[in-house]
Amino acid sequence: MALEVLIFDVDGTLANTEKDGHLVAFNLAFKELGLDWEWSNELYHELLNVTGGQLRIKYYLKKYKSDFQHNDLDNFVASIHKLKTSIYVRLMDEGAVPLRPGVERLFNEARAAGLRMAIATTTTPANVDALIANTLGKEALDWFEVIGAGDVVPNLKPAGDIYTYVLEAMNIDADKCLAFEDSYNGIISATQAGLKTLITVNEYTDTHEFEGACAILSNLGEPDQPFEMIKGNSTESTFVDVAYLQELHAQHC
Ligand code: XBP
Ligand code: MG
Repeated sequence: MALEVLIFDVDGTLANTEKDGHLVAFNLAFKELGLDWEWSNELYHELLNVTGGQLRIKYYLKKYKSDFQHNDLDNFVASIHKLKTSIYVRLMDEGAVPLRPGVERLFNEARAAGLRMAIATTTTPANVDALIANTLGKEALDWFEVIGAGDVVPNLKPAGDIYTYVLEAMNIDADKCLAFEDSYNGIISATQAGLKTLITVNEYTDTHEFEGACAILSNLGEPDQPFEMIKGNSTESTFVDVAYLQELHAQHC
């Protein structure tokens, strides 16, 4: 079965948006609202196990602010999250977070090779648009046939819903696709939808379990900046290009 479609996660995979984008935006939103909550990098590492910003705030309150009470918690959390999203978009507009090594190059090579591309992420749609538009230009949003983001599906990752949504929207079978992920929740989600997955780790996820990954790499690499292979079949490739993706996709993983 030939490889036809690449489906990309966003946070942690395309860019290190968690530390330099989301975490900063959460803390700025708390401060602006006069809340004495401040998430450290260490705490955020733990909170990242909960996908979805609103669920993450609720988990934090339950575990670390058990005295906190509000008569309309859902709306309160939604309003914090709305502010957090607007701050995140502003940070992206200011160029706070670059793409990870190899991402822009691979997008260009995949497009030139006629591969179809899509996005499957838990984050809010406005955040995806802001990252892509500010790193690659507004027109790059059209490179992705489907942008599956946020609560367009009922269950966030690790459920497979967002990947299944993208597959259905593209009218493609899972076995013609490859997913790009960075986290345990991400690979579980992609696997649930029947996809093979390539992992690039980051500082929050390098200790995660990635059972069934086709390969686990430090990043996608560049011709002058080889990736480090953490797990996978030996290869001639030193950076991820279309030929390497085809090689991976042909494997039993
Ligand atoms: C991303 C998420 C999101 C972001 C924050 O996970 O879980 O919640 O951390 O974005 P994945 P929002 O990379 O697996 O898609 O605050 O917009 O939810
Ligand atoms: Mg991710």
